[in-house]
Amino acid sequence: SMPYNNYQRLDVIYAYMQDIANRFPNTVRLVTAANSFQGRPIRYLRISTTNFEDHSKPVIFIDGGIHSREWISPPTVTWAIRKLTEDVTEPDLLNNYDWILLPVVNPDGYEFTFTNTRFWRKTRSTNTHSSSSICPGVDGNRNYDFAWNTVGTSNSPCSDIYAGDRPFSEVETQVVRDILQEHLARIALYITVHSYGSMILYPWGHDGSLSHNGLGLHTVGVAMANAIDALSLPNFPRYVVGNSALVLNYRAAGAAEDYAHSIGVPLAYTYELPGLSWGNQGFHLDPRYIEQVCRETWAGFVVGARRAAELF
Ligand code: 0X9
Ligand code: ZN
Repeated sequence: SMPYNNYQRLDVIYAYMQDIANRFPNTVRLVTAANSFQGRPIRYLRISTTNFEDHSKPVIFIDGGIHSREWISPPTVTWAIRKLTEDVTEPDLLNNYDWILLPVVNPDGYEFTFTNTRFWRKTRSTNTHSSSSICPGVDGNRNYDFAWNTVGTSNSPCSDIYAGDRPFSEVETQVVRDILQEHLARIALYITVHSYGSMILYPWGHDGSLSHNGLGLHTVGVAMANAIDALSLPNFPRYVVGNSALVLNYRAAGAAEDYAHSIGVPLAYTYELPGLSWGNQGFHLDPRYIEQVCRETWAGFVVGARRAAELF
């Protein structure tokens, strides 16, 4: 029970997560991983039908909202929470996997896009020994420790692709890193949800080369895209699947799915959800489409989880 007819502030998302944790105490655990730079909690749900000390099932980890202006991302993650608790139509997904669902990696940026600057992308951190006090924020998706700051990044705190002054300088990316590390042996599938472009992207995004698991990444990527397209609308673009540097036409180091794959997650993807527009307006998908995108994106998660378990 969270409205999908409009974009929601952080307090509504967190109230929903708390409500779900209260109503489903046997399967849901609410975790506050850390506080953001400005002191907001960074929260995720663990969903499991067995006790949380049981480590026998594969884990599916999905995060959203690292780029704060990409407003369509967090609702697709809360929709997944809904489909695993309030409205279970695929019980195998609940029974056969443990889930970690983190709707808003970057709560400071997310709130700033409502209160100040709609198209803010980065965190809101500052540090005293650089011009970052004039220009706050690090691009979370350039801050992971994979080929950090080598390509498609900036050393300038005023840039939207500022990599930060070191890998994992941001508490927000540290939270994702720590989840990946804690559950690494069991994470069968990691998806980080962005917008926009109707794409499913996989490693390696810093140089356009394919990983040892390139065939698996492509096969499961295509299966997920087909499932999404099957539920799509005529005015939505078909999904494109491929290596992120090749599909996007730019290389960028320090991104989340590359980091996850580099430490051993076999299937790691960036989803770029539909934008249906050009320029910054693509980050503001008409709210009439929120529920549609949530439904079709869930179909992608479903197929991804099932295929990941077969390969795991
Ligand atoms: O550039 C990004 O961070 C992502 N696109 S976005 O428009 N949402 O900012 C794409 C990241 C793709 N992955 C890698 N470059 N590894
Ligand atoms: Zn993004």
